[in-house]
Amino acid sequence: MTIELVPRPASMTVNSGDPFQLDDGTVLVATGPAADAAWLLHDLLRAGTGLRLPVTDTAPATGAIEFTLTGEPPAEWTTAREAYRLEITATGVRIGAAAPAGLIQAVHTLRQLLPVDTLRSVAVARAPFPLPALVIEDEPRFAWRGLMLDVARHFLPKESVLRIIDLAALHHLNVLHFHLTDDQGWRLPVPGWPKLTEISSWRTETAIGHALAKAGYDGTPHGGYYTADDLREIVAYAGYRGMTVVPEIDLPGHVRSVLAAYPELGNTGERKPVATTFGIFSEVLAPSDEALRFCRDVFDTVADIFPANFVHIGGDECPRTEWRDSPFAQEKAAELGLAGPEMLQSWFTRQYADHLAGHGRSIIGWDEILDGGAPADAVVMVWRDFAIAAKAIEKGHRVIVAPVQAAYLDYYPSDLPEEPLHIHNQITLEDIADFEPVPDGADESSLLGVQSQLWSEYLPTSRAVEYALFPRLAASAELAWSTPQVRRDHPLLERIPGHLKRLDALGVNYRPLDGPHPW
Ligand code: TNX
Repeated sequence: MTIELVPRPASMTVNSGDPFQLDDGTVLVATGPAADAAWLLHDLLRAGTGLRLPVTDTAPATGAIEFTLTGEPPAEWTTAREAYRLEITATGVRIGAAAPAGLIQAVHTLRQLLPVDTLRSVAVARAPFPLPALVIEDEPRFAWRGLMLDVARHFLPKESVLRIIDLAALHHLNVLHFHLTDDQGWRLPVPGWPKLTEISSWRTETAIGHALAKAGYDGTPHGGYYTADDLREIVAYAGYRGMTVVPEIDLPGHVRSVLAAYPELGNTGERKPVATTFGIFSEVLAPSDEALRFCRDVFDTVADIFPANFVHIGGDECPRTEWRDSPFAQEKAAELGLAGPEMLQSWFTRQYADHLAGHGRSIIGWDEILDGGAPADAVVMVWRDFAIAAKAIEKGHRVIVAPVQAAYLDYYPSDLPEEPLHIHNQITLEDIADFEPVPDGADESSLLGVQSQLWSEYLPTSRAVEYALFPRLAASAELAWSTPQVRRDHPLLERIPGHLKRLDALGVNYRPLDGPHPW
């Protein structure tokens, strides 16, 4: 029997013994904090197997799937926290981990070990379902294995976000980086700033590029936002599956949607509509008390809704033109003792970091936050150039690599002309499968992790989003989880056809291996 897990575990020994037969006599055994993982397995198996496996605290002699916590839980954002051991024999299944997070990762492995039909939305196959006799000892290569979803360029309904979380978790990803704000839309209600949901969340066109307009997505208003309770639900749904939601509020650039509602926060006072095109806009926040009050209110709301210890403050693509041209910004820079208005971005970054520190949170920013210096504990998300990663590490920052070379799933998956609309360049499944995320000469331990990006300028529907994500996300997940040695010994591309059967059962609109299907 070939076992085609994606990502491939650190170590797997398949035994010749009989498989474990999962059926209506199977019992999930767990106590205390281990019980959440047992209930997760109960919930995830219920639809596709038709079984309602009981969760109890006493193990029968045979037929148990036992969840055990062993030893002291390792610190947050360590790989040991998600390590687990899974042993399957004909008489029972034993899962051990130091932390509940490890037990959850074992659950996702079990989902992949079961027959593919158990992933369907209703039971089409009947128990018993065999689980192969084996021992897996597993631990991720990186503590942060992220997927960035851009719900600002095109709003994704809550149900679609939950589905993507479910699919990402199945691949052992553990962070949803939620890009909630941008020039083209704002998706978060903030008390005291009602026009963010009345005005900033909407634009007059669905299309935000000529190509998309040509494809017929033009002239229809587009928008939406999540309520605070929607966001809490997304956080809880992700957390149950082992994923942390890290919100991004992109400041002080990428704020056209904010300024459409509150032009007084900008440098010119001019009111322009929420952007209906994309690119880098010159409009940025003014270094004013009122703009700072806005930022603080936004981050207070974010800290209230999202329990993650990190908040992403954006910081990318922030032109200095308006600050250079504005007498107010020039004076402010002088008053603050800055070398010039160029330095205002790093001043903003420090203001956010200090404010969020009051909430016990650390900041993450796109690599531009290094210009002018970033607070020492800021995590730098490197996207533009791998050399920047080395520079950030040298300055003592922890780094997440999210490089345009291999981690932009909004790029074309091939150069074939029938490929549906994507943006800019091309990143194939093979490119990702071959990618080594640790920059040359960098110490692996300074990398918090790796992350894939799904910018959505050209992705107006959930189907388009799934096509861009899969199967490339499986390759991204593998480079985040599996060691270079394991990846060399077990080439991913050999496991992908088997893995696509899982995506078929899950109804994922993935890009087929044999070519585009843009229909
Ligand atoms: C660059 S990556 C951006 C985004 C775009 C993306 C398109 C980054 C921090 N900024 O605003 O959506 O390119 O690929």
